[in-house]
Amino acid sequence: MKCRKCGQPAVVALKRHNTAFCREHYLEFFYGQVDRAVKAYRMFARDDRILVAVSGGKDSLALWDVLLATGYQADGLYIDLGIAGYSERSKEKVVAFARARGAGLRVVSVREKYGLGIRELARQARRAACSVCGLHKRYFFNREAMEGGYNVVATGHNLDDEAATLLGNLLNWNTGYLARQAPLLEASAPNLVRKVKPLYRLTEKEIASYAVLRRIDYIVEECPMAVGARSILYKHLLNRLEEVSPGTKARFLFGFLEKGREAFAAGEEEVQLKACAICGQPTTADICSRCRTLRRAGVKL
Ligand code: Q46
Ligand code: ZN
Ligand code: ZN
Repeated sequence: MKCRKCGQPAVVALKRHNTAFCREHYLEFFYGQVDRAVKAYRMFARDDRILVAVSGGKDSLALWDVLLATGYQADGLYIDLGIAGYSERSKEKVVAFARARGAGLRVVSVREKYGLGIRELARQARRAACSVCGLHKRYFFNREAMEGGYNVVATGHNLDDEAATLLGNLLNWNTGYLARQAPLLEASAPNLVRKVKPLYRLTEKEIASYAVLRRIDYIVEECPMAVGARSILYKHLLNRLEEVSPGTKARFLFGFLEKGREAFAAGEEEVQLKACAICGQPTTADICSRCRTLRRAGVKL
């Protein structure tokens, strides 16, 4: 197979675009897709300070790499969840990545803050680990961005993640989530920061190819808590459809963003947010669900 642009031997084939590229032109394609996402949603500009939430996996490290390589001001935020073995290994990758590029990195340790890792916190609060994890990540994204003076938090969510979330939300008719599912979430209250997903146009496979071509050393193993997650099944089903009809995932997600989301957003009532009495972050209740979960787990606040 030959590169569509220059005719040299291709290193990456893209079925959904019915094309193939050499290394140089694949990187050009990749940067072009990120640029298109950033411009379409006005995610950030050159003078913005971006905080990239990094897990050590390929998506978030590839995102950080793209932003640095294309001249943005981007620091990393690593949240150490205190998951024995996995957290140490993923943190090592992130620290090595930042050191090699001389990039700024903020690290928050859940265990240092609460005396418990996310798994034990969830067990003591009698809640699912991933939902407790989600609450804390959101809290730390906002808090660290505010404290560090960043304008925006960027996450490595890709096309597969977003399509799987969309499928899950549709299967359960989560109209509230459907109204808010977008590559950009504006800061809708004080103490909140804008959140963006610049990789939403790129598939997991495409990002893996980028990571290999850029020699990014990432952690291949998944978080052990992800085992059995519904989203993995949804991704698998969407990949089956993609095999039969390349481009299905992109049509599904982009079609929703262009034609479907607004209908859900229009039906949503505006919620009144107030500051949590304990941590000050915006919530609909007097005390936010993160603080309530910590209390249930017996953590002193
Ligand atoms: S990190 Fe956290 Fe994920 Fe691990 S505990 Fe669940 S939510 S699976 S993206
Ligand atoms: Zn080429
Ligand atoms: Zn709170």
